[in-house]
Amino acid sequence: MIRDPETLNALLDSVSRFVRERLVPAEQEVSETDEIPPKIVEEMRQLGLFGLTIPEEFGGLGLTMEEEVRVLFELCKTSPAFRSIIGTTVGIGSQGILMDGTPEQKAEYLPRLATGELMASFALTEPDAGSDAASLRTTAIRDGDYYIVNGTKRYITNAPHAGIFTLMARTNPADKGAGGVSSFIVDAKSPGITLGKNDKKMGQQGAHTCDVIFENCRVPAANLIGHKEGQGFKTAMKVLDKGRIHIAAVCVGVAQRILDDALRYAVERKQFGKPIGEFQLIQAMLADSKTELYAAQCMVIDAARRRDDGENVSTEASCCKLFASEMCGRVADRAVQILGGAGYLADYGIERFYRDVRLFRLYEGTTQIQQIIIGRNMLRAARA
Ligand code: COS
Repeated sequence: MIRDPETLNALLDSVSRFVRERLVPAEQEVSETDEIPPKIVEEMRQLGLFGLTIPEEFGGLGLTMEEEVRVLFELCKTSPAFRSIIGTTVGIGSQGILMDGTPEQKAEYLPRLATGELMASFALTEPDAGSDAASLRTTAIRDGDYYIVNGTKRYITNAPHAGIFTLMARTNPADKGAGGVSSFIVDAKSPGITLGKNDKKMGQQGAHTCDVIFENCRVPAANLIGHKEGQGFKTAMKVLDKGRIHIAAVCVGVAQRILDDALRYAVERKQFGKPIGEFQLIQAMLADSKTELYAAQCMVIDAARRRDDGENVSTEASCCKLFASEMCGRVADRAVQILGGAGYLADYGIERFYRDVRLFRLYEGTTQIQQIIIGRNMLRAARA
């Protein structure tokens, strides 16, 4: 759903210009320093990028899902670390509050998230609970007006920058499954929270993840999302349904950038007396990439529109995440092949993208988890 094409096009133009003029020239520096320059983060705040999905009444842009994915197609034609710094605040870190929070919780947190004054992180994964998210062991035990939280969360994106965590913890230890899990808004500065060292990753330098350790951390009962125990797993799953369309859109944007770079190289690089792009075996790789990229883009737009129409898009979100992330991996692999030796060298940038995009097939649910969700939903629908 696009509410006002003129306003959206103006936003897309300014994001596209920002990517070309500010982000692309900073890619190498971010990769070498593992840091997004604070000035760029501030410019992202000024552009409203932290508030893309927060409703206008709370100071954000209130984009529909279709508008959001179109912004992501543009924003992600650069190193994915730049998207990552806003990603948890516009996505998985804030959406639980938006979907299931009380009016007071929304009023307290969403305005500061929308400006980027406060960043949000999503704390679900643990050392022993990744794909099997419902088996999480972090506990939150009620004690008067507080919950006492104990446990460790792992691979938490933007934890070093977070002002709040959307935390999933077990409020009912007797229930070992999804029903015992609740979600909380936790102030990252609360006593009892320590952060692990920044993880050393294969790619996406500039995007930071680490462990978050809770030791007798007291969280006000007022911060239980929706003031309802036992709903936290469902909140997390709803957040991830939306997050998976978001990530699929990221994959489309990054793949477009990689393909643009590969095409430019194919036009410029000469072998056997002519540009390598004139050889049909190179064209085949370009054509396969173009075709799959187009398919992923169509899927993402369709799923976004269905979500905007109020449909349950759990299956479609997983289809998009699965296809777009695998597509992006293949596009990056072919780009290395087209660039040949240059594709393997850091100076040309494709090697960096090749490592960066590997994460897409893992986070917010691996490819295998998407297959499981799609298969289960199909069987459930067939039985109904
Ligand atoms: N929307 C709303 N509710 C949902 C839901 C969704 N998309 N998916 C599940 N639920 C509900 C179910 O309806 C069920 O509710 P009832 O008990 O009232 O029937 C409850 O949540 C438990 O669901 P289910 O039994 O399907 O839970 P499972 O433990 O079998 O879930 C999967 C398995 C694989 C779906 C889940 O663990 C998952 O998505 N894992 C991947 C987690 C992930 O992406 N991690 C990445 C890190 S976070 S960045």
